[in-house]
Amino acid sequence: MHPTDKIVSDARAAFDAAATVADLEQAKSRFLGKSGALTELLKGLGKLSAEERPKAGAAINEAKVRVEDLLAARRDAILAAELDQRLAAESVDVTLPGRRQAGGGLHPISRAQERIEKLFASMGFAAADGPEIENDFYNFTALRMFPDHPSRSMQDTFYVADSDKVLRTHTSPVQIRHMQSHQPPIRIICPGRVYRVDHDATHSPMFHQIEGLWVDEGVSLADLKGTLTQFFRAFFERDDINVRFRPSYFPFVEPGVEIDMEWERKDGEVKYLEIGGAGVVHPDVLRNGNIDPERYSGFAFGMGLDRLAMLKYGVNDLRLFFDSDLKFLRQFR
Ligand code: 2U9
Repeated sequence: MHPTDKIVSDARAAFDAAATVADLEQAKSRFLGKSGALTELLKGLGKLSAEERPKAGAAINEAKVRVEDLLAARRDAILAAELDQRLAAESVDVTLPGRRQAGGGLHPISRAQERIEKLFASMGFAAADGPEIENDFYNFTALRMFPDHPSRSMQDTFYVADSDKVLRTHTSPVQIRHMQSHQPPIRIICPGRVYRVDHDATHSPMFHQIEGLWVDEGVSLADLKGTLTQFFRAFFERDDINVRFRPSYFPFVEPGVEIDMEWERKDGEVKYLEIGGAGVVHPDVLRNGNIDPERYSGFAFGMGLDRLAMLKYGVNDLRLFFDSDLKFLRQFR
C-alpha cells in the first residue's frame, strides 16, 4: 500500500471513532497538524530526486484533499447527530402565550397631580418643590405662625426629636424658599406630601397638598378667583362650575378666604364643597421672602390634592389611596 493511502485509511478510522467535534479536532491534528503525518511527508520531499519529487508531491496533496473531505463529512455528521439529539430532548410548546413585562401605571394621586401641573402650566405656573423635613422657621415662623399657634401643638405636628425640624405640615415653606431665591413675577404651584398627627376615616397622617402663589405688581383677589374658577372647570371638565369665597382667617394671608366649589352630586343636587383656603399674602410674609410689599402683592391658595382626586375619579374613601390594594389601583392604569 502506498504510504499516502495508509494515512488516508488511518484518518478515516480515526475520524469515524471521534464522537464529538472536540474529539475530531484532536484526530485532525494527527494528520494535518504541524507535526501530523502528511506534514511530515511533505517535509521529506526535499530528500527526493528532482524526477521523483513532482509525483510524490502530487500524491501527498491528493491525500491531503481526501483527508480534508473526510474530516468535513465527519464534522457534518456529528453536528447533525447532535442537533437530532437536542431536537428529541428539548421541546417547545409554540402555543404558550408570550411572557410579557407586567404593565405598571401611575398612582391616581400622581395622575391627578400631573393633570393639575399641566393645567396650571397652561396658565403660566411652574411647579416647585422643596424638603419634606423642614425647620421651624420655614414651616411656621416665616408664615406668621408664632410660638403660641395651635398648629404647633404636639397633637398636630410631627417633630423630629432634639432638633428644630418638623415634617412639613403644608407646602407653604416651598413658596417662602422660592420667594427668597426669585423676584416677581412669581407664579408657582407647590404639590407634595405633607404630614399631620391625624388618622381616621377622612384623615391620613400623610396627605397631599397643592398650593399656589402668584406675586407681581397689582395682583389681587380678583385674579385668584379667575385663576381658580378656570382651574376647577378645566380639571373637572365642566364649564358651569362656580367658585365662592367666604371670609376666613389664616395668619399668612390678609384677607383670607375659604374656597367653596359648586358641585353637582350624583342625585342631581347642587351643593358647595369646601375645597381649600386662600388669600392675599400678608406683607410680613412677603418680607420674609425678601419681596417688597410696597411694590408687589400676591395671592396664595391651598387645596387638598387627595380630595380633588377623590372627586375627579369618584373614590369615596381616602384610605383606598394609601392601602396599596392592587385591585383598586389597577383600575387607574
Ligand atoms: C405663602 C403665603 C400664603 C396658602 C393658603 C390655605 C389658605 C389653606 C388648606 C386648605 C385645606 C390646606 O388642603 S388643606 O389642608 N390651606 O386653607 N392655604 S391660604 O397660603 C400661603 C402659602 C404660602 C408664602
